[in-house]
Amino acid sequence: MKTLEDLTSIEQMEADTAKLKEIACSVCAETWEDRNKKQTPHCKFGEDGICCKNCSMGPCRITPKASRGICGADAHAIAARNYARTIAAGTSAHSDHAREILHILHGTKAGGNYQVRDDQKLIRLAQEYGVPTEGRDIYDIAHEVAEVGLMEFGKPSGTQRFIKRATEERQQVWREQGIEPRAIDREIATTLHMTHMGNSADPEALVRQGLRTSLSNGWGGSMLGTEITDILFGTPTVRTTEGNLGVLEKEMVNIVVHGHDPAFSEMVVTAAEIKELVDYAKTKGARGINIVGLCCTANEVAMRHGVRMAGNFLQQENAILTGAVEMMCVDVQCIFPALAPLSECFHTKFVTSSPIARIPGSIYVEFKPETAFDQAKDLIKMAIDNYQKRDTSKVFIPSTKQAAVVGYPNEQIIKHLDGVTNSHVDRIGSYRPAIDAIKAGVLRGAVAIVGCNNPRVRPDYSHFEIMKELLQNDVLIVATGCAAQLATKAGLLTKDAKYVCGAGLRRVCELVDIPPILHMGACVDISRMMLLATGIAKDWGVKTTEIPVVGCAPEWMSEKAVSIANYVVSTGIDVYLGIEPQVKGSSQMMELITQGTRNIVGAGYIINKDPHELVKSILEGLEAKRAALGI
Ligand code: SF4
Ligand code: MSK
Repeated sequence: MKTLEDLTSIEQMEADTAKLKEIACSVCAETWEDRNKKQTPHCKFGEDGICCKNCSMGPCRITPKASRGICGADAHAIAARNYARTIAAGTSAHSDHAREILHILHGTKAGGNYQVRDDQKLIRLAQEYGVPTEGRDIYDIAHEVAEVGLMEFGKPSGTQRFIKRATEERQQVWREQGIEPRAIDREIATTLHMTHMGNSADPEALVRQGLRTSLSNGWGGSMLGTEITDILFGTPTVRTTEGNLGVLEKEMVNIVVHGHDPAFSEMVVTAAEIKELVDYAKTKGARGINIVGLCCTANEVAMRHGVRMAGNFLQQENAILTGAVEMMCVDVQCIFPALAPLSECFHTKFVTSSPIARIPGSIYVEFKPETAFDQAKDLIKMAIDNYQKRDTSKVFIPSTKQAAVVGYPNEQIIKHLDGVTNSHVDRIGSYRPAIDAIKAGVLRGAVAIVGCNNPRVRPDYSHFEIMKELLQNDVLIVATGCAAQLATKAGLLTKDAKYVCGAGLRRVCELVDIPPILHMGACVDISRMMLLATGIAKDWGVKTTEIPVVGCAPEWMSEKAVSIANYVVSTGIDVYLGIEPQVKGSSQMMELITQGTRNIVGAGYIINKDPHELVKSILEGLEAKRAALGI
């Protein structure tokens, strides 16, 4: 039985960080806390989004005495252009990740480094795409599906194929509002074009294009990333793991995989199981090889292999500061360049692997699909050889860790709900049992808690407070990304965590045999959440705007998060933010993102830095939706 006292508190996490910070001082290493201090106060123009450097007449900044840039762009135009560019960058990151994964699928072959692991999902996607499957070799189907998927990036006409998965109502809204997403690269290019010097100065037009671009991510790139990753490495299933720095092992070769693209980490995880390498590690005096994850790569490998998670975004330096990491291998996104100089203070080998994320001071090993497995083996050997260089006098591994149950993609959620249908055939394979619980009031609704952590607020505190309060108020949580990792570190991803919930949610957890927070994956997997909300709306027979389901990103920081927030809003789901988007210098933009989008897509942002106030608004929002549905 778990009570609030059994959870790992933020204070405990901070105490571990403080000890690691002492080690940083002792080796004269700088961490994000030091750099954050030097960057505070932040540039007000940047914070408010009213600095433009889109041409070399600038930079232009809006001040009380200069209400327009040299070209005449005002605060609203500048803030809107910056905001739209942020969405384009976020969309490009998620979508380019998906493109890489599609190329891997295109290169799959029987017996190759990369193979098809989920045949059924591939066949379903092939059928959705109209790719013939009857009597064909699975790899011929995979290659054709990859080609169709790759065309989603640059096809000259038409809209994203996956939008057909949305409710009829959403498809109609997107069509009527002129924001149906076309080719992914086209939406990104159009946004950059619109924001080029001398083009759009109308905030509403830019916000609309931002919504459209984000849809090419959520219902395009990200959804492709998730689908193809499942096909290649298997659709995640429920499994147990552990989380926080305590998963590093004093007597083992510790290798941290960090980033987002599982094509690299999958190879490292698989190679680490080879007996020859495990035996080699033993010859060097280690008990074995311990692979752990950081950020979203951690989520990917935890959901498919049970690999343990060392922590989330702002914990990446802490892992190296333990002095017990032989190697940190990174792929793309959310990687601090600071890891290179930091790793030099220890014996840690810092390895970059992608041309997309080149970092000075790292060992660059460009990962190639054809040689991936051999490269992974070589890296593991390099890490093993590094084990004896560990300076044991510098090692401090906090003992803090918690058990976790992870791996709840939509298929697993449905499977668990099927277990409580009591043979009601009409309910099998649907979200109806969950809808019934919401209608009965046992559950008040569901919240998707997603996103990063961020020094602008006390790291992880908002996540933790919001999660606890929602659970106590009988709100089921689904989580991805670094938010899901906070839940892991806290101990909220165990079935025992039902004891911190209200009576209604506790009963649901017992009946369905689930933890009160369902780990749905990495940040690219928020596309799974869009399908979840869509499935609930379809099974309920109402609009996505009507269901008591909302999104919440209390500590977001990345451009990807802005793209995500926009596609969630475009899907008709309100998004509660704990960090203000950088548009405060424009009253029109503040109005547009909180109210204006409601006239376009029926949803918008609610922003509050205070986590308790934010929870209050979320609960009010859920209750208002319930009342509107008459429940
Ligand atoms: Fe200044 Fe206009 Fe150039 Fe922006 S586009 S830098 S506001 S002149
Ligand atoms: S890793 S985007 S800090 S969730 Fe996806 Fe975490 Fe945010 Fe990166």
